[in-house]
Amino acid sequence: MITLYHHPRTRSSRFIFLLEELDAPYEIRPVTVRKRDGSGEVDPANPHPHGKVPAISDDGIIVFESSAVALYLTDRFPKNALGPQVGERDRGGYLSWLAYYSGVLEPAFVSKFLNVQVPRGTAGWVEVKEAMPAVIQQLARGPYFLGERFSALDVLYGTTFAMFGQSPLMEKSPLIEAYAQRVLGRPAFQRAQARDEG
Ligand SMILES: N[C@@H](CCC(=O)N[C@@H](CS)C(=O)NCC(=O)O)C(=O)O
Repeated sequence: MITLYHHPRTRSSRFIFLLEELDAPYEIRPVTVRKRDGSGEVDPANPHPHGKVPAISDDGIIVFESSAVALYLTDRFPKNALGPQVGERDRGGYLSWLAYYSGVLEPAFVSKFLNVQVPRGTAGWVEVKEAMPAVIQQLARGPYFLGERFSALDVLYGTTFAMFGQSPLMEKSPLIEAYAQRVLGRPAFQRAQARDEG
């Protein structure tokens, strides 16, 4: 049984979506988190080292950080083929774009949000205006990140674009908008929405 440490309408919400897609046995453990407005506290029950969400426990095996949780879950519950397994051709791309999500795309968005210039050639990430064309090039093979195959990458990227698509952080792109709608239109997303508030 997977325990998802979760706070509504945060980065852990999309893991309800992923767990629904995987058809995995899970329970939601609501936790408090620190908020930007100064409210909220780290919840001592949350095993993430900084009290962030998501984190999961798989009968006592703890996994935290979104890309690691996505990879762990798709390896652990391969039935619905949401992540290419070791030996499959798409595995390399899958790992690369999972790492890219946490190591490049999120820092790019956060840098832009904070109005911080990304230092040329020294930061581990790039500006949003350089990252998005790479993502769009990959998605042009569509309909999903790995072409015909829906995967956990789409849970991460699709929900992110659905959130930022309406903000000044991202230039409008019909391809990205259509992609985000495709991901949000999945029945598992609707089921996850219904469970988000606990
Ligand atoms: N790098 C983490 C980021 C997780 C994260 O920052 N989650 C936010 C909610 S969206 C959180 O828990 N914030 C509370 C805090 O920073 O203490 C991941 O990708 O899983």
